Amino acid sequence: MTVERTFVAIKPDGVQRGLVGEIISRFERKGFKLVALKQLIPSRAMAEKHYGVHRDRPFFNGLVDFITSGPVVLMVWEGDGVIAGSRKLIGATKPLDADPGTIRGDLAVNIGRNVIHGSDGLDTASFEIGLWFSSAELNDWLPSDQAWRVES
Ligand code: IDP
Ligand code: MG
Repeated sequence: MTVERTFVAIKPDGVQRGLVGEIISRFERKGFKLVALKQLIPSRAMAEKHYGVHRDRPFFNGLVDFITSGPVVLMVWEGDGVIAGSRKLIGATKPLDADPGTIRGDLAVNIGRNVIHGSDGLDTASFEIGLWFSSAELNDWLPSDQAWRVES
């Protein structure tokens, strides 16, 4: 396993429904390390860049309307296998197909209101971290209990 970083965003529905603490807690308890965090209301231009791969899909405009509709909480998490590991914590895109125990499986019912975004690979993680954060906003730090999470 190599240490990776991934981009995770709590979407406007997650913020409006008061799920920020619940979601962050799941990543912390898993043992991943938070290296960046901020809240903002995305501009249309940023939302369109972020979801650029979906530009030609029928749901694109509705998705951009939704993502720009209120505050989102943006994070970068670091750890061994954190990209795939986060997608497991998050669960399937369609919340009704997401396993119980996952964030979408436990906290959402609708694909258009599925609470959270997570990068799906190394390239998208790198693109999305660079899109939403400057390098000065990414913190290198060592948790004091690191030796109790990771074998040296
Ligand atoms: P992901 O968020 O699990 O990576 P993607 O297929 O990358 O899923 O789609 C990005 C987002 O677009 C989804 O999280 C969801 O919010 C939205 N989306 C995807 N498919 C649909 C759809 O069929 N209707 C409405 N929204 C959709
Ligand atoms: Mg995706």
